[in-house]
Amino acid sequence: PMTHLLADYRPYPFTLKATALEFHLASQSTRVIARLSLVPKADAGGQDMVLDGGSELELRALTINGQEPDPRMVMREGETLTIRAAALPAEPFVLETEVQIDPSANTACEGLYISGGMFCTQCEAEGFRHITFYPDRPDVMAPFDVTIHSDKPVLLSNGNPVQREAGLARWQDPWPKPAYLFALVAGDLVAISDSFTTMSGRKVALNVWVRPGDEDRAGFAMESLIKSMKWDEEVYGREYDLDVFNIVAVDDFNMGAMENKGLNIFNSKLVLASPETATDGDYERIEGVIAHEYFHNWTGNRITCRDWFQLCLKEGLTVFRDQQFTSDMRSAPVKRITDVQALRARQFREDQGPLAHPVRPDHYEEINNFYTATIYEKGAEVIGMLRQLVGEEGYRKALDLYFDRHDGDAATIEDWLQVFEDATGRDLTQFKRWYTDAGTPHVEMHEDWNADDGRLTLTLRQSTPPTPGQQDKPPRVIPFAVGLIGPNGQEVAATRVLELTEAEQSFTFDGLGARPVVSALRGFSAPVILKREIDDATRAFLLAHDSDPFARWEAGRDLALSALTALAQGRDGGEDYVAAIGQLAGDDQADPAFRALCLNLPGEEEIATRLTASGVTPDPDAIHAAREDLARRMAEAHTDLLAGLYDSMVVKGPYSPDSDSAARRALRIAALGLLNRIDGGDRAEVLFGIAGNMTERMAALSCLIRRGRGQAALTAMADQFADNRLVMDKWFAVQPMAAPPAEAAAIAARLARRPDFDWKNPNRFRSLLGGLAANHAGFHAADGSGYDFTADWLMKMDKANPQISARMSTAFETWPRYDAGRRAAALAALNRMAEMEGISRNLREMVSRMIA
Ligand code: DPP
Ligand code: ZN
Repeated sequence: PMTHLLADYRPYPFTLKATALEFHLASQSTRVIARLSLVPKADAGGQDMVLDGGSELELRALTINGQEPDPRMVMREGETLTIRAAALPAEPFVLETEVQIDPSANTACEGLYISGGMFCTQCEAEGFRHITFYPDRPDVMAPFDVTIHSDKPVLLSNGNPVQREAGLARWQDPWPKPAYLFALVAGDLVAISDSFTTMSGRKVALNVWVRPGDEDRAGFAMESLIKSMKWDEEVYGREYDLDVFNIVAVDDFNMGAMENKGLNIFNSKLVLASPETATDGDYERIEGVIAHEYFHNWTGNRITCRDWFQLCLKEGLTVFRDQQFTSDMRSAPVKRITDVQALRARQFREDQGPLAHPVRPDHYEEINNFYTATIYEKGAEVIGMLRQLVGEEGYRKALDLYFDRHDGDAATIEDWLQVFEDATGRDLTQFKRWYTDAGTPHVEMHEDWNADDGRLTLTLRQSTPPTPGQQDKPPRVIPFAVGLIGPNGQEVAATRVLELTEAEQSFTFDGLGARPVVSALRGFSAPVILKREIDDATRAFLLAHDSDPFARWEAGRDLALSALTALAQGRDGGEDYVAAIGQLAGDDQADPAFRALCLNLPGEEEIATRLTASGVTPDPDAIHAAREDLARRMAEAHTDLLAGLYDSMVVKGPYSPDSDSAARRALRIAALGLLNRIDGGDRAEVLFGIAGNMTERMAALSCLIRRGRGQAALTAMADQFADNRLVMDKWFAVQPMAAPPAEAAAIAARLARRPDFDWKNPNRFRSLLGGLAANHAGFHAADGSGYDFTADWLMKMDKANPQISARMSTAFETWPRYDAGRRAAALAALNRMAEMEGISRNLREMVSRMIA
């Protein structure tokens, strides 16, 4: 296996001045002519030119300044084409190649492929090399001039349209870009169109392209785009820079979406939405991802990454920006809480296991395996910490300098930190460890109360457990936000950000009349695991009184986890939680979305992670039973209150996805989920029949499946939506997810035999396999059935689409934490994959890291 090292970075020895591409599209034999205007770099004289290009490219012609070179000067080896220095002019020259490719045979959804009869592309990270020979690396940038020959009615590429006639379209993108931002679409598409006038008064044409018939589900995406463009002007001063912005929805797509310059390509699930087909969660995700991809125009496209080790430079920052956007559009506390939930569920989990890696990794085999929660979500947290440390104003100054200094560059994390140092004068040497060191720090907090002096001393200790290849971790800078609450529930010290820089450090609070309760890690000021001595009564106190919404929610979460981990180990627990939650649920002053978040018990995966962090081997069946037990007790203790919420939180009138309405539905559904434990599923059955929106319908369906009475509803839904892929994806996912654990793998296996289990469609595959993986006790069934089913399908998928098999293999990443029997079964499944003949580089890297 070939390992790429950050330390090996060398600039490309040629400057690429311009790229001209000519496509003659045909499903089995597309011809691509590439004209690259190149200049040898003065300080790199005499080097061979190495171009990337997949082994499947059929090279039909190659000329340099119009002349064919001596064939002995051109060599193909693996995924490269080398032209000997002796055949290259010392002056600027034009290299022209013609290749033939077969999009119809491309099942990997990488490069140029066909989805639903439409030609489309996906080039990040290294897909462009499957289209033509090219220096396929992000630090080689050029303006593109693209001509498409095709009889498809709609022909799109990056930049501005400059020519259109029968069977031909030409696009020019004046902004130099790396190949990973190239895109092309050709198909039978229709647009919903609008326009946006930028802050300097330029009018930009906006189009969302979908398949005929889907127009009425594209409006929300368009609204989201317009909001995003406006927000980026107002908050970051960033203006759009082309005459047109196109979004295209594609059914077969490996990622969520892709920020190609001026031509974003989206997984259709992140564009199409109507009340009958999309949930509130879908709407919120669409708004967030549209924003994310749009924001990449500055953080990613105008300023890109020098190499793929710097992926977090654009992804961490763009996630941070889309999180800010969503906070501004919706409820900021709710957004923060759900982001932290996701971070813990995905990134802490990653950090705890064999796939842990730094936010900026220093080696990889396959870069596609590094589009991870660590790069994205932890990458965003790191920026949030930076912002706290330098303050809002410092952050804005640093960002202005970043855009100013690096516009047009392929930059690094060093460049990024330098900008902050220069703009604010702060030394970030120690802070940089957040980028280079993997693992989630643990922070222990110890309180020392001196009643005579009215002084509280907080002692904080940090340590980070070893991760693969990194044994010792020096202390980091940890912004630790703290407030103090007096015995009567009033805040006695407002939020103060302590900067923990040593392994152990003490901070004092003076002038206190009585011992306060510490509200710690407010706003989740750093992505760490907090350990403190605290009892359930104090947690309940914080849940009742904390003025910081995150810390308040966290107190409830802790209370729930304390109960659930006790129950899962056969001890008693939950009294305080059940009592406290009743108060909160009945608090009509509190935001319904917040109350819903508090009523939703932590998932089984999160309970397992908490147990592991405290040195206990998690038992998936015991965890499942504990969670069911606590939910039932909540329902029994608060039946009237929950039934009241269920009835009163109905949203009247036509469906609207706005956050207030969504919040009421969320609370209603949270109440339903608990009541479902004691009403046998009666409410869910009624709701499924009458709900006018997908949010409530899916919630009801999931409740019915949990009560073993989902059959009629499932049949009704399949009949109604047989032709709607996105709804059927939900239908495939909910069954293994909500199934009793012992039946989950068998149910998944039965669904996999259906003719509409179109497994090569990434969404459909993810629905079924991801649905099973989300059933913690089902995936980790003691008989190994979940592991075997998953491994079988990953092996099958690996032959068609290695990015998907590798990505979905992370279902196994927690295997080392379970009991010996489960470990043996999981390891057997992993070994079976490792030994598969013809395993892809993608899956091989993942499996070998997990086995190591
Ligand atoms: N399209 C993916 C994203 O936006 C990768 N850049 O995160
Ligand atoms: Zn991104």
